[in-house]
Amino acid sequence: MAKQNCIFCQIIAGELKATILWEDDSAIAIRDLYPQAPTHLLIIPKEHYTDITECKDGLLIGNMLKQAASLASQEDLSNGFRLIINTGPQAGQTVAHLHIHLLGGRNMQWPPG
Ligand code: DGP
Repeated sequence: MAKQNCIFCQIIAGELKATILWEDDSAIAIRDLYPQAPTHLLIIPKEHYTDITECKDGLLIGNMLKQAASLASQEDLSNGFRLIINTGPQAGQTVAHLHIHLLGGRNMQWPPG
């Protein structure tokens, strides 16, 4: 169920504008509004889960990860890319709706900050 005042629920409902790159019955992929790399996409489940700990649907998570890999190929990220799921305040999660970041198009540091 959509959660009030959740920006990702509003994007999924079509109430807030976003560049949608892919969509199926259970998830959506959009461009991040504040990109941290030349390619920065977000893969977001349509169902509202606050974070990965709340989502028990392994099939959904698996499909989102597979779709992230397809999108990386679509975006020509053959030199590599990174998938990130920030979870909770200490990890820097700012939008409380589960999402996978897909980042690519530049060299990345390890360990991440
Ligand atoms: P996180 O910090 O892991 O919760 O990631 C949230 C991301 O969402 C962050 O990279 C910026 C992005 N974001 C925030 N508001 C919007 C918005 O209104 N539209 C889009 N496309 N992205 C947004």
